[in-house]
Amino acid sequence: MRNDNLFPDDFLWGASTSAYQVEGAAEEDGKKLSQQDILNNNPGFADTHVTSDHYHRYKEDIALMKELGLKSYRFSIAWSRIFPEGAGIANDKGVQFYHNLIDELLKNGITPIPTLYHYDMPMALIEKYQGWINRQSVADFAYYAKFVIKEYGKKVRYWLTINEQSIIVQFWTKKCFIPEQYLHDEQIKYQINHHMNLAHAIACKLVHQWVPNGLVGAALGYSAIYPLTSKPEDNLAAQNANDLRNYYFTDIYLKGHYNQSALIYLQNHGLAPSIEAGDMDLIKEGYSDFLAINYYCSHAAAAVPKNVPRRMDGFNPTGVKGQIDGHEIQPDFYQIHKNPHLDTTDWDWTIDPIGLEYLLRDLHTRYQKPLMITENGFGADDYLESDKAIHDEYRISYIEQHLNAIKRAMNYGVEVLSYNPWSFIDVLSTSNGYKKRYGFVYVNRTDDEIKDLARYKKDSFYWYQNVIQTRGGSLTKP
Ligand code: BGP
Repeated sequence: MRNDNLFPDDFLWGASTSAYQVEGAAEEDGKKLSQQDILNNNPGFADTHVTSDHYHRYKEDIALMKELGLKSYRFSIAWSRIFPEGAGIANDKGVQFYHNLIDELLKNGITPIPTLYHYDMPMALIEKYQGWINRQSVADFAYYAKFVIKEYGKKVRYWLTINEQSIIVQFWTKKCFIPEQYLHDEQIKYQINHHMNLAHAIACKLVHQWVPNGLVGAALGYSAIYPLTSKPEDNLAAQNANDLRNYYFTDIYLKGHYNQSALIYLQNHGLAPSIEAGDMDLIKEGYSDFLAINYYCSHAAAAVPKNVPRRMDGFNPTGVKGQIDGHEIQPDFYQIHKNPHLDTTDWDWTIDPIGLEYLLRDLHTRYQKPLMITENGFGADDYLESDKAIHDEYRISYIEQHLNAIKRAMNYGVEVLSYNPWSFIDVLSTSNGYKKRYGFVYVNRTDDEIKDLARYKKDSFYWYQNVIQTRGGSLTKP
């Protein structure tokens, strides 16, 4: 066992954002709306039109990244900024924006890690054929991906394909614009996922074809899943949950086939995707070079009593601990429970650094591929003091514990390339607006008031800066 406390010299210390949550300018310079400009427009919260105004302030933001010491920045490219109609003629100003962003990053010694798709399908394609539900989406994604990969491929080595297919399946009606008539047809979400698997494979092939030394993988939302008790049936339920929630995705990306138990479960329940001839060959050809993980929390699973209806994962809309509105149930397979051994954030997300260590070890054993962390972070209603300080010691503690967990996994031989916590700067939350912040940099706005959007460094900014400078040497070990 290697006991070196320091992270490797070439470790990519980063941070993360996504286009529609940080850029603003939702309808500027030729960009047209994406489905998230509609879906993420929650009453009582900010909408996507301004968010953190990164579109106009990217230079100021990259100067802050440089000051923080970032070696990588994981962001996403907005499909509807490049192709406002989803396909057809590219929007020059949108194309130029990402050139400017990438050039500015490179100038400052920061490795760009773009994601091709972060929930934001162009509305034009929803209007045309209902988006990902329709197989035509795969061809249009391929057209977009080819353009983007060829356009920026000389400057960008690491590519992420699709953000969080697992979360898209789990919260399909929030992450995809689903027409009324399909809202109760749960097979659709597995069909959408199948189309995304094809899109992912095509993007992997394009990176291998067009990017010299290019490396590509998906960014998967991933929770470690434990058995709630040591009862054998709960252990089996945890295995079922891992198969359906985790390996159903990772087996596709890294082995080129659907996880068998999960697929049989879906077939038995009338939920399996329809798969056309040639699809599985394409999926095999589009192999991933690494797997990127978005990790926030773990789950506990137990056996499910008979005749309990299916339901999706719970959600806490208020930020008052304990107000989560239930947990996922898969009839005859498993149900998720609150883990009595773990504390949670105010939004009822468990805090479990060991879960990250556990899943890194598990994924390494199963697939032996390099791993990357593309999200991990602590959402909180941060407070701006009168002297403009933000004392976010809870975030420091969370990230410190997770970095220690990553290092322990690395000491057991797991290859982790990069750590990109969510988020570099405060962004619009997918569900809780600006009431739930994650950034190292505070943005002076609220949901109701845009204010001056000034940037203030939180305590976690200075703390992370020191961690990066010392290659992890300054981390307090448990
Ligand atoms: C992930 C998404 C991000 C981000 C994060 C935090 O699932 O990829 O886009 O928002 O979760 O979630 P939330 O904003 O709901 O707190």
